[in-house]
Order: sequence, then structure tokens, then C-alpha cells
Amino acid sequence: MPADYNGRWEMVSNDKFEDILKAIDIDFATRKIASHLSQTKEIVQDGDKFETKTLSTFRNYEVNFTIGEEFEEHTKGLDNRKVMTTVTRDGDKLVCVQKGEKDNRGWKQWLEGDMLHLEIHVLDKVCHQVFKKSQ
Ligand code: VL7
Repeated sequence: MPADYNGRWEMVSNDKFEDILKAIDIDFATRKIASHLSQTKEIVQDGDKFETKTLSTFRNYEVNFTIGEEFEEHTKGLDNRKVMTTVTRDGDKLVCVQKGEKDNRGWKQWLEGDMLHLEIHVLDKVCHQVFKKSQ
């Protein structure tokens, strides 16, 4: 059975997030706010289909995808770019590639017990977020 990402996940750590914000040209004032946010992930997974919400007191971001199907992602409220996004599986890991203006952009997500790990990368920068299952 593939990994089950369903549920609500509360951020417990967010290492090097500001490096990512800089790499995607987020302005100083927004970085100062964004880097101190606690994020919550809400994921509804049905087989290969995912509906995801990343929530915070400042901004929310929703993106839905199906494994293996490329789509145009608009990073609305984040860096407001358009990227061509594909999410695939590598075992139980989800591997996302976001083709666009910024090289080597994407993320990897996996589970370890009741923790969800998300590694976000852009250029040579890597951020590691950990979330704990809450519901
Ligand atoms: C989503 C962060 C930050 C601009 C505001 C910060 C608001 C809360 O796509 C993502 O996750 C996947 C995998 O879990 C969803 O399916 C990452 C957060 C990206 C980029 C850019 C800062 C402005 C933080 C939305």
C-alpha cells in the first residue's frame, strides 16, 4: 500500500526557509514575515490524486495534482510565477519538479512515522520542513 499523506500536519521545524525565499526573489519585508510563520499542511489524497493546502496566518497556498501528470502551476501569493510541474513517486516519496525560470526547483515529500518531511529546493538552496500529524 502506498504512503498515506491524508490529514492535517502542523509544522515543527523549518530549516533554511529564508534561503528559498531569497532564491525566488521574495522581498525583504515579506521574507521577515514569511520566515517566522508556522505552517499547516492539509492533504486529501485519493490514490494518485492530491489536494493540498499550505496554511498560515499570513497567506495560504493551494495546489492539486495527480501523480505523473504535468500541469501549469501558478505560485499565486508566493512568488507569483508560472512553472510546469510534475509530481512522481520514488518509492513512498513524492518528487516534484517545477520547470521554469528558476533552475533546479522542486520539492520532495515523505513520511517518517507520524512526521511528514518536506524538502524544498531552488538553485543550490535546500530547505527542510518537518510537520507532525495532528488529525
Ligand atoms: C508551499 C513556500 C514561499 C513566498 C508567503 C509564505 C506563506 C505558507 O508547494 C508546497 O508544498 C507542496 C508539498 O507539501 C504542496 O503540495 C510548498 C510553500 C512554498 C514558498 C514563497 C513567501 C510568502 C507560507 C503558504
